[in-house]
Amino acid sequence: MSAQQAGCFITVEGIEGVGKSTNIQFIQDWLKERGVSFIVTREPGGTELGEQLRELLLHGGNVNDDAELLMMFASRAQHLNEKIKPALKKGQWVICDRFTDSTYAYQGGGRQLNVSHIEQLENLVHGDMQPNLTLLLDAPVEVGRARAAKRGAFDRIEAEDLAFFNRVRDMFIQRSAEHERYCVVNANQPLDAVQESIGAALAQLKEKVDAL
Ligand code: T5A
Repeated sequence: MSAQQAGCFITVEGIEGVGKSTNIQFIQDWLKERGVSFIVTREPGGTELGEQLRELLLHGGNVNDDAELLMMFASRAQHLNEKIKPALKKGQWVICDRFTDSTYAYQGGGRQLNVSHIEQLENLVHGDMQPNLTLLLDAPVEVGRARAAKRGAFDRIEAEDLAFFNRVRDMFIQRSAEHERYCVVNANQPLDAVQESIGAALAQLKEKVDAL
């Protein structure tokens, strides 16, 4: 936690359909029960500008890969300054459905863009500010795709093929091994087992924060 940050920043990551939205609901209930003040937000999106960019990214026409990368970070720059940092400063916890790890996974892994360009943009937009905890919900691509398909038509990114999503998953797994803030949760098991693991990770973080 940085000097000016009072709240905790939690990001939830993973491929499509692994249960991010479902488990963010669980996280909200968990925090409410313990009287923790929090906000829930998402990327791309979270602000008026970010939501407009999200619409273009997911439902717009042709988007060049570099333009896609820059739009993800444009949304993030607005989001961090307008919403995330002010909430953390007030002592609220911030639960964010996807963050920069998704850019490494989708634009770096999936689209195979140069990872050093992502690092440069990350440095420009959030310097060394990182989540306190990143919950990576992990399941085989086929499992996530089958769950997501039940929801209806795929958006522009969801329409990519299995090889793309396997590269995305591999990049998430690679990053989870490189960064201590990650907690990898097996999302290919019944929901109550998934939520038991998430609850344990939250309890550990809260214990750490309460001891400060
Ligand atoms: N993106 C995003 C980038 O390319 N770069 C970036 O930098 C960023 C930030 C955003 C898209 O943008 C891309 C990635 C994405 O393609 P999104 O809406 O945030 O899109 O993400 P999606 O992954 O598309 O969200 P989904 O709604 O598809 O997936 P969720 O939230 O992971 O899954 P959820 O909770 O809706 O669950 C899906 C279904 O599975 C069931 C649920 O009940 C639901 O029906 N389910 C389970 N069933 C059985 N067992 C379990 N354990 C289950 N958990 C959930």
